Amino acid sequence: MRRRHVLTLAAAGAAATACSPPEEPAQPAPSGATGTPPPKPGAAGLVFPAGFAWGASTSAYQVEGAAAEDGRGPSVWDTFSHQAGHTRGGDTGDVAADHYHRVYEDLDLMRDLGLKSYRFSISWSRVLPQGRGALNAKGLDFYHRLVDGLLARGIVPVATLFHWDTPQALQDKGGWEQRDCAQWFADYAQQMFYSLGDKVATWLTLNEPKTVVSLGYTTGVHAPGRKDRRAADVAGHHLLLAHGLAVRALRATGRKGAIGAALNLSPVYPADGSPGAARQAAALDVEENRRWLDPVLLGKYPDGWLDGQPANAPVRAAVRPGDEAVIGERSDLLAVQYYNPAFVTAQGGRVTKHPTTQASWLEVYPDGLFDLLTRIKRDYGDIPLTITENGMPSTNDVRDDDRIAFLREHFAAAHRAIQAGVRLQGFHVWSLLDNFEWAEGYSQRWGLIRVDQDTRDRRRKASAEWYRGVIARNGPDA
Ligand code: GCO
Repeated sequence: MRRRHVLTLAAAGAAATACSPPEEPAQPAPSGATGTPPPKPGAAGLVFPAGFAWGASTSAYQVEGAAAEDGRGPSVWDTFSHQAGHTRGGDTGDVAADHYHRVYEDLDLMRDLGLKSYRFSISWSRVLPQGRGALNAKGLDFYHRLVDGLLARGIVPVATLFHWDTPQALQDKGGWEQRDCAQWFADYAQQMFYSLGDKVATWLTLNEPKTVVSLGYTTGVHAPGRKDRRAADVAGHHLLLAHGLAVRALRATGRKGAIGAALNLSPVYPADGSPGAARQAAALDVEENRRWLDPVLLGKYPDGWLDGQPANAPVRAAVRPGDEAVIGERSDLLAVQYYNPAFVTAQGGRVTKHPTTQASWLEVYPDGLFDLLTRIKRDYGDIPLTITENGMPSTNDVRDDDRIAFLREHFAAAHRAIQAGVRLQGFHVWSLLDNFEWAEGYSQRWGLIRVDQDTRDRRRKASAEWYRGVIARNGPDA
């Protein structure tokens, strides 16, 4: 099963009984990862700017588990993963990495890695079981424990508000196909700004709306499992509208936090030197990148994108006067997620030119990250950037030298981009922990830290040990 397709091609084609952990005792002042002094910065390698935010990422449904505990309501992913045939082996996120119960253990692992930043997501239906209305205090407490634990360890929390887990109660009212969903999201976002905004300084609105549109609504391999391209485009617009309304909601609170979207972007290249391939690449670039970047950063869909839709396409009516200005409400940062490039032929087909990984869609091309970051600066200006996802699955268990090589190359590409003037402020590896990889279930291991699938015991992989050194030196070895 291919989890992630380039959009155009895709279109063609039990309640646990454990209690919440108690409050954590006071932490000692954050210290070096190992107790041994870190090597001199840049001893024999690349040096990143002082204060560079070395981090790791996770998302709620993929790691938390405790799916029916402490009043959490179901999300579309609970529903979807429990339906036959949707995930490999029928896997679900019921227990996932059991992060909900092991949060302090995981916080200590983060501290031992020396992480400067941790990007996680809030489960909307854990804090608002019905998606709207009164907050579920027990659910919210979990995020207080997490955020307090991060701050006590000197790790900056970066909170994502939506990582694909739409509350089922809102899905039952039409979910993202319904314009109201954008406002429901903004209301939830504002509740989080008021609840956690004195501790969380960086907020990400949406994670990868493009993937929701392509896999959740076009091919149906992700929740909510819709296969309707027209509905997908409408949902895509409402997601972007939700982003803009949430940015406004933060401003309305008067809180200082920085906010932006997390977009997965793919540099698109013609597969050969033909004019046809160049034309196809420009067209695919609109779908892959500009359709998301332009409204968020320029307040306008790309020229011709909306007009180019069929006359009776519902998305034409969905985009109302003023929406683009809302979507383009000034962001403070852009979170970039980079996995793969796209090489496209004159016929519009896609070819693979570089090695792939266990995830067959992940074509390994670190130069693509350099091209992407410098292009954002060139076309969209100097907005601060942080990478919130990059990584690979490895079948090598804890001896994951392939992941080390992958990350080293991508860190080097990021470093080159910084030297070329890109305002890149952080790099969060996907992922901190082995976790629930959506339709692939637990068959792919993306973590720096191994999670035993039976006991959920944690064990640092070679990549984690290596990353600890990278962070201590503020850059990878050469
Ligand atoms: C995504 C998601 C993550 C994935 C990761 C690996 O980018 O699809 O944000 O949840 O698990 O990308 O596929």
